[in-house]
Amino acid sequence: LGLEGQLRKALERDELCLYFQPQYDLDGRRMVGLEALLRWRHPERGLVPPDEFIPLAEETGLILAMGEWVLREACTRAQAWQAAGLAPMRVAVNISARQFHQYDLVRLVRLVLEETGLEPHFLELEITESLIMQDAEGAVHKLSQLRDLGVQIAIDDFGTGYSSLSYLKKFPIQTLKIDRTFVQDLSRNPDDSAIVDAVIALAHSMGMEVVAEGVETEEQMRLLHDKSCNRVQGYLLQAPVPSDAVARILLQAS
Ligand code: G
Ligand code: G
Ligand code: MN
Ligand code: NA
Repeated sequence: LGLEGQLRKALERDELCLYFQPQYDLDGRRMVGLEALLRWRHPERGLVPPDEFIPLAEETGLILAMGEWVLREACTRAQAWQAAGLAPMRVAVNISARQFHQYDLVRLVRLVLEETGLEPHFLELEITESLIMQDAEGAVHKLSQLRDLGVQIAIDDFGTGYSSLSYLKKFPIQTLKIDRTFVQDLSRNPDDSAIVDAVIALAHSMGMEVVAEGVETEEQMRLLHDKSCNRVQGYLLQAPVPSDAVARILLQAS
């Protein structure tokens, strides 16, 4: 079986799983959310990261079924943690281009929220700016419908694609995620520092929050705090963990 065939089987063989990476608020370092990150437990190759199969899933359309599984699984887990009495956390789910454009995402999100009982404001959808710009007018419409459901929208990898600032104004978006390539050299590279300043100023002036991802050092934490970034995510705080480890982390957080 080639990779495509194996990927097709992965869903029915229950080989997909979600890891979760906590997000913290920069003021109190309180845990405020979790990003769901897809992994494939391949019987021979071990844990396969998404970069190695999502492009193929996207090409073949398998991403639709996989994305539906991810959304349902993430919401189910988030609701179960709350039901167990753990501190309620927002859960962020990555949405791919094909899932966003070629599919009734709004209907799926509504259905999954109903099925799982998760309150909409605990779900954040991460979409990339390049995805939005493929069909900006259509995206405005779809994002508005999602907003009306009460879910949160974040732009992932912000700054790495092309976005039109005039569209940014039209989109009902609550959060910008600064790509980790800008965070990496924050303390050494004045250009990166200027970009981060600009993104934060832009976001705050439009009433949006900013999440910095890929935070690996205390120095980066300090700089981001000084720049009034809202939330952070990165190996310094917590690497992505399997879902059964989340409850333990949540217990410590409550
Ligand atoms: O978890 P990791 O850092 O290896 O993720 C690599 C990339 O895969 C990231 O860009 C992330 O957004 C993407 N990714 C992770 N999980 C999912 C998912 O469930 N759906 C989609 N579409 N992308 C994901
Ligand atoms: O594009 P997206 O933001 O969805 O990607 C998230 C990916 O970033 C995950 O695959 C996760 O494993 C990875 N990641 C999370 N924290 C760090 C970090 O501190 N450093 C680096 N290099 N990668 C990180
Ligand atoms: Mn993401
Ligand atoms: Na990102």
